[in-house]
Amino acid sequence: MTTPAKAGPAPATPVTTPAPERLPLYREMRRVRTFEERVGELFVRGESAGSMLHLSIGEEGAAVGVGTTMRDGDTFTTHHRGHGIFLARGADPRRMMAEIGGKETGYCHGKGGSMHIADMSLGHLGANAIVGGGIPAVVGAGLVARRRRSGAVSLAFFGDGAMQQGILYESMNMAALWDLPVVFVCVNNQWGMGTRIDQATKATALHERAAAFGLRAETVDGVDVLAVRAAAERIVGAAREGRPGFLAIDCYRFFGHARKDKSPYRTEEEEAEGRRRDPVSRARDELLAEGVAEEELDTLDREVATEMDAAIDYAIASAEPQLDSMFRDVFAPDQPEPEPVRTRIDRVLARD
Ligand SMILES: Cc1ncc(C[n+]2csc(CCOP(=O)(O)OP(=O)(O)O)c2C)c(N)n1
Repeated sequence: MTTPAKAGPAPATPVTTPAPERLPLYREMRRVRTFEERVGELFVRGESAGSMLHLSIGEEGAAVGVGTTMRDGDTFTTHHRGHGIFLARGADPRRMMAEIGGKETGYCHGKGGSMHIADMSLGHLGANAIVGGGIPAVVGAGLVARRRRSGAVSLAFFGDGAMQQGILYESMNMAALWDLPVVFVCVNNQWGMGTRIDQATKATALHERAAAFGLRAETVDGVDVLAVRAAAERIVGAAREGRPGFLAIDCYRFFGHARKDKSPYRTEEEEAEGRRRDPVSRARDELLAEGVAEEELDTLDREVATEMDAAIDYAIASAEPQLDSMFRDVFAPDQPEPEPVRTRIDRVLARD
């Protein structure tokens, strides 16, 4: 039996949460923002392992509002713009930065890079560069959680571009049909590379599509981290009890699709307007309005900056992976050792 769909935008959260609860969310968003700024710096300094770096600046409300609802045992996958989500889930910024730098000390010993970070200890089943590619894995993880009665939830994070991918609909259908503890989280930053959401679909009320499959579905304003957090608690909480859900989070991608994209397809006015929808500044303004001292926030910001400076230094100082580690962690332990690349090349060339 599927649960009836709960559709429609959530009511706006009034600004009543006391500062002690709001402050950790602000801190977490500041960590994501500063981490991403340092990732940009890593690239400019020629220390990133690749040029395809997708920054989530502007999306901190989504990453932190949902990422902080996960518990030990929960699992998740992300799209290519997933640094902030993993950080909010508890990732070590030094190991993340090292992975982005392709270093041995990174989460995947430099083999994953920015777009393919994974870490089983925190339930990260993998970021994925294929649009929609990470989504079906959470259906499998949800099935495992249900069969083990572990109480765990599995979440798929993806962009609005994935709303046009068939795999999402197969996955939502199966999750709903089998009452799996699964949540689909669409970080709707309005753009899929150079295509605006309304140039890609007529059906821009994204939650309605999920509701049609029998999922509990909501859309929430990603500028308001408390509203995101409240919606995530509702949706994730229901999923834990076997009522799968969907959450669309409206936000704006502040910069280009990847580091080299200057987004010529957007007007300056649009970008200026979009960047005013800043979840970090909004949380800061709300804290100030509640009476938190500006110096306290400045100190917090400086602490975060120091933490992220240490992360970039750690990444740059870390060693490159050794060549003989090329196949380590690539094949399952019970698989036979693969033929060394050099031997294989020599063997193939010797055929001619
Ligand atoms: C199946 C597939 N098609 C096309 C691409 C090329 N591509 C990479 S990112 C991207 C846009 C994704 O947009 P969205 O899902 O909204 O995520 P965002 O980049 O906005 O975070 C596209 C089309 C791809 N990686 N995979």
